[in-house]
Amino acid sequence: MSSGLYDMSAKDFDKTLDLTKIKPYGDTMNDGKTQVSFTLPIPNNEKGLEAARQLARRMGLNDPNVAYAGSLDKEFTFFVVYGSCTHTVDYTKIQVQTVQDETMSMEEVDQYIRENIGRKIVVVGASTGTDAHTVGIDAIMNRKGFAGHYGLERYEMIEGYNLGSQVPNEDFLEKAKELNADVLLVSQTVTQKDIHIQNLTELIELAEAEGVRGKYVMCCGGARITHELAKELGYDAGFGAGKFADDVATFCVKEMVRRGMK
Ligand code: B12
Repeated sequence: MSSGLYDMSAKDFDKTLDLTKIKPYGDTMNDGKTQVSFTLPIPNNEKGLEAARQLARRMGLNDPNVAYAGSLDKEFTFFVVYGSCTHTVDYTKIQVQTVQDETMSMEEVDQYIRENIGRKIVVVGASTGTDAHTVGIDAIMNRKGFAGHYGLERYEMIEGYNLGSQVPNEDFLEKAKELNADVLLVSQTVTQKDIHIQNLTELIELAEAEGVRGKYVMCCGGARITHELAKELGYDAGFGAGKFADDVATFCVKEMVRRGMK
């Protein structure tokens, strides 16, 4: 039961909640209210609006309402459509692969390294391949950090090297060898045409071909990277939106100890 006015779980709030059949919530349980946006390669006119509504119905949205239609040019229109989602998901059957380690603070990680590894660890990070996005890897590595979480360069027991963006996989591995790295961090933001999958796979294959895969804890991250995908591609862990330096630092030092890396 809820213990106060602001401590109201959905379960207490509405008895019609069925976790085996969840659907979006607008202002009433199970109303399914959903907003989608998309661009169609057609002009912005009455026929275009009807095309957007028909498409929304086929997506499973009842009573679709075009809230916004904006011309991108003469032949392309951007739509925002509201409707009621007819689909449901069985929340009770969902299983996800996640990093299990409970996140330690920066000070706890440093102390853990002192006690369990006994030397500074070397972390090398980069945004690799053709990817020019640096903000993600900077958020994890830069001293000042991101959203109130200090980056790895600030940790007393971590020697961090941020190689920046568009680093070819061969150069990344070469630098890792030169710096005697323990941990490799790869950031991938662009996922168009699955370029991230190709690039991340290539790095693992190169590391395996050079016989150094087992020498490093290898993690990847980016807005569309999940732990599950990272594991599938041969990485030790993956970190997406809402993950910070302390999450990855915790995983890496614990993984080093699990593997007996000294
Ligand atoms: C800034 C930006 C740019 C800047 C980048 C500047 C820079 N120095 O980084 C510039 C203008 C250069 C740019 C260029 C392009 N961009 Co851009 N860009 C963005 C934008 C607006 C923000 C990205 C960002 O900085 N996020 C903030 C960081 C902090 O979030 P994050 O990366 O997710 O990182 C967090 C986690 O994911 C995680 N993380 C990330 N990396 C790692 C790594 C590890 C090891 C770990 C543990 C964790 C981790 O930790 C971080 C903190 O929580 C996004 C749109 C958006 N609003 O997201 C588009 C976006 C990423 N860009 C996009 C595109 C398409 C491009 C271009 C291809 C456009 C073009 N046609 O030229 C080019 C790419 C050029 C290239 N070769 O890569 C698309 C990508 C679509 C896709 N899924 O493929 C987006 C989503 C825009 C869009 N909606 O279309 N972009």
